[in-house]
Amino acid sequence: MKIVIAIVAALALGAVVGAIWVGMNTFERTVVADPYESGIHHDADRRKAQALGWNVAVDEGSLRASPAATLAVTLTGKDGAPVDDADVLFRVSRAGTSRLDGSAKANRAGAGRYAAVLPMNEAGFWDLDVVIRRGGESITVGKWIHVAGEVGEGAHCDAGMRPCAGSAGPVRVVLELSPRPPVPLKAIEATVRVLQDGAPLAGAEVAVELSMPGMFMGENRIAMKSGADGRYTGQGALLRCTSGRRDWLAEVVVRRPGAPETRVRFPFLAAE
Ligand SMILES: [Cu+2]
Repeated sequence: MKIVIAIVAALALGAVVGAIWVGMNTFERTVVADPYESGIHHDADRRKAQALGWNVAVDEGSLRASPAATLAVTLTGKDGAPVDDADVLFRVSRAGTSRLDGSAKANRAGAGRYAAVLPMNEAGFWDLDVVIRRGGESITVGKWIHVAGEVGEGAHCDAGMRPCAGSAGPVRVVLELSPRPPVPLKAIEATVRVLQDGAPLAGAEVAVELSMPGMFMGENRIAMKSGADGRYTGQGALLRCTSGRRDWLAEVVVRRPGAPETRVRFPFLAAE
């Protein structure tokens, strides 16, 4: 009974952590970079961005830790229309170290999109400054972004060790489990990104079903909550296998209106 209470408490905590995490993605970080470097004050910049109606959206969905990561933002103006003729520079860094500092001028990719290739070798949260110059105006917008780890593909990707991607028809799914590897009887956080024909699919009914191949371990289904950009999150837990097995299967089930149910399977190993 004690264990069950602990799991329930852990799951409740997980939900809170999940909510905070989702909230972070839209959080406007207060930029504390040296104001002399750019000669501008960032609080003032935020007000200026508001007055100009400029909005910067980071394309986090396609951002992966890599020596050559592609970082892209979309810049829109007052009426939500894309702003195509700005000069944009990215500065990236991680808290507590200058080792990973980087910067690059972004290329105009059209439709308000600006992209650059930068070394961003570590998965996790990064600080991003987007320096925008346009028509005599210059502002720096601070963002707090999440960089996903390297994604593995196919049947040999262990979803207990890293994010794994798989496809079924037009639907592509990326599954991340946390902690890595998942520990039996402890809360597991599952994050699923769903794409359809390459575009984020929002508003689908998504679940993660946990099972052990060839051995009934009880119904174990994580109902996923829909977030932004085709991202779905949920919390669950694994039972401990009495036979000592650690090989599990996470099956991502996607239901879309007017389409057959889609299933993508991800094998993984749990911790001892
Ligand atoms: Cu078992």
